[in-house]
Amino acid sequence: MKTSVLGYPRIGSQRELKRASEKYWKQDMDATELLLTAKTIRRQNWALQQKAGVDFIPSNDFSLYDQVLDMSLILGCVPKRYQKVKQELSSLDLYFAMARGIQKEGYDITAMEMTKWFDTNYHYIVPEFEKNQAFVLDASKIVDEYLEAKELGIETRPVLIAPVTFLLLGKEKEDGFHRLDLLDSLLPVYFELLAKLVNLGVTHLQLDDPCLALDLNDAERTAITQTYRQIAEKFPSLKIVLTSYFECYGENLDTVLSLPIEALHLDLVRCESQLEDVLASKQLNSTLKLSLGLVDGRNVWKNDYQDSLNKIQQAVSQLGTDRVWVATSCSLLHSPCDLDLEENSNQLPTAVKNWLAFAKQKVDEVVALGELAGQARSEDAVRNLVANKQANEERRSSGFIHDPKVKRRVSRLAPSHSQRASSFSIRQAKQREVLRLPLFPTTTIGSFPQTPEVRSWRAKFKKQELKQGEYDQLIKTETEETIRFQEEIGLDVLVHGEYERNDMVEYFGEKLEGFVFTHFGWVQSYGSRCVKPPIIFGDVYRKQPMTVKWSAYAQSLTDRPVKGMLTGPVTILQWSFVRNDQPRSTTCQQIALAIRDEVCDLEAAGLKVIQIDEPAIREGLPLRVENWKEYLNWAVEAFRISASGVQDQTQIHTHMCYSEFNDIIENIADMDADVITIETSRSEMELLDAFVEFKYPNEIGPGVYDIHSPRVPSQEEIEKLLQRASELLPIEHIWVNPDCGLKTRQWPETKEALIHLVNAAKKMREAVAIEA
Ligand code: THG
Ligand code: ZN
Repeated sequence: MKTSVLGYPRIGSQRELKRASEKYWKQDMDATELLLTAKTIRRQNWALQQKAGVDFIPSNDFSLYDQVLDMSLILGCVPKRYQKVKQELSSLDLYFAMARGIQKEGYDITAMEMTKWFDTNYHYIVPEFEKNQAFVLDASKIVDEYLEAKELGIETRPVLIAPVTFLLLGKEKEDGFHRLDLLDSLLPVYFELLAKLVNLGVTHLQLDDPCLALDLNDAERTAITQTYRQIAEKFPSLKIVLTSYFECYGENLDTVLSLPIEALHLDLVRCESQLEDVLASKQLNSTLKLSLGLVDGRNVWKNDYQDSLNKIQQAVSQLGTDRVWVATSCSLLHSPCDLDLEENSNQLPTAVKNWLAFAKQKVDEVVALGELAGQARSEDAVRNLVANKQANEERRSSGFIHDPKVKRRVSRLAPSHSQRASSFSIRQAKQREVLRLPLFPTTTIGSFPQTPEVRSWRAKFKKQELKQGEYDQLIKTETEETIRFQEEIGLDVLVHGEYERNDMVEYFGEKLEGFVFTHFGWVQSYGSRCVKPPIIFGDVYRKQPMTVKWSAYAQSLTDRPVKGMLTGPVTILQWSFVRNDQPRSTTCQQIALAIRDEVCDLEAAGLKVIQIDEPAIREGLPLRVENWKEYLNWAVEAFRISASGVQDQTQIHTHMCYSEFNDIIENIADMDADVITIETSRSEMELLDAFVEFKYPNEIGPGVYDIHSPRVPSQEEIEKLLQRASELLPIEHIWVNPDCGLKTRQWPETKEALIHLVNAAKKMREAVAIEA
């Protein structure tokens, strides 16, 4: 049985690409060496898959930054603002300039926008289109990579983002057209590319069309049909494998089944029922092959071979062996690289490790399933099957996973647990009395710059080169300095700076029961930035306070209110690898109760303001609107459970970023946080519209400082933004704060910007005083 992998991680198992590209950007490495690093990673990835015995190995799945940006450049889709630098930069530097912006020698060009890749924590670079967008082919990347593999004796299946998905992922940069109108001028460039590939000897082409996981309208479906028909007409010998993932084809199923393609890929992890639907469909023709996405590309659990074999058998019995392939559910881009790198430790006991599979292991799983599904099973394969069965059985019955106390607590949740004692207006009055804040109160989102020094302390502490006492002392000093700085410049609600934390989810994962974590389990988030998601393997609870020590210490240093800083249950869930043996909503309730305990302990320790961040609440939204309501119900409920254990006087903040909120504003209001801080500065308060239109009832801090850029906003700029906010919102509801945490910034620019921010707030207060 044929096997295939839809894409492989490209950061390198030791994050070689991250290290190399960051050096290149700092001019500590030249282009030749960077490209050599990239080539080595590609070669390793291909060799690994070839050695494992994969039949369809992908090429062009590699990227120096992002596969959608690659596609923009392959299609010559370069925004106007780069045309001038285009002449002067190498193609490599133009590529990075588009991804990261460029600010040097007379140039100050903003980066292209970045947004979430469907419902994952990966971010892609949004293609930009003009009304009369022209497309020009530059096939070099895909051609070179195909030939590079061929020279190594590996025949690959190139991957391309399909035309309609490419257009739908992008954004119109001017009025007067819809991006789908560009299809007619885009397709000829794809045809030119396909002709090149066919000439080189490409037989199979993977067209990634994940827009099919979304709700599409008739025009969009027609565009897809026309695209594949034209491709088939022009390239009758080219075997097209259409892939979509992360959701069922749903309403789009009839469309895809009617396409003239070689194979259709099904993500059977996200949509198990799809196999039956396809097999039962009258539209299914007599030649279409099915690529069964059985090995989860987005989670870390070992495949259940028996379960997968049953599905394969179901397909084979109707279609025959030749028409069924085994595959990963999606690209392995979203998986950590290699479980073998993890040594046995308290953080990842062998027992739990034995339940896991990362990208390299998933490749083996795909091949093993292919062999097990075939006629001749080797002894090895049978042994493999037995071991797999044992591991899965051990996991199901493990005493580690199930904790009756946790389950009992969840089962006893009552409506009162997700309800503050009083309504917002009563709480607001009591909080004002306690906090005595001025109009336009100023605060920050939580983190302060994580200097290389602070990171090095944590690294040394982990390697036991620093003792607990020494490490604590360093963090203490840093925290105290930060408190003093905030007092000096006159911020109203202070934070401790989060020097003790690595990542806002990893940190809590390390403290909570029911989680394990890895040392090398990095996954690309965007460009060179990676995250190391913790793994939720069992029932979650909090053994002991997680943040009280540092927050209470910070509060002890000052008379001003210090804000306790927590990550919310939905975000912890969303940015972790989640157990697949119970509904996500149940796991989320467990996390919510753990966070609730922490919130109550912070209150008891004297913290009067507590922030529960939920930046990931929007990205957790299901891809199909019909599933939104169910998700929003339990997600909002989880936040409320975490926030509702405190007295009226205690002020609960939440923070959101990385998304637009228009379509879920009602649900955000339902969360009933006393204050919400949101990212708005880049759009010059545009993102605030939803809150204004909806008449958002509670207090709001629209971000007035874009922390994603080293640029320092002037006091006047901030005043202007606040002026605009004042015209839109009741002024007694407005907070003044940056867009997001400051951990990726440097100290000098942070200091300057925050001084401007505080002074702008003071100016606003004066203006109000004069008017009154
Ligand atoms: N944490 C997690 N997921 C996230 C974010 C986060 N997803 C969305 C958004 N924030 C993504 N942004 C970032 C920003 C910075 C980094 C990663 C994702 C980052 N990572 C370090 C790196 O790659 O150098 C990792 C090293 C470290 O942890 O010290 O800086 O904040 N979970
Ligand atoms: Zn943020």
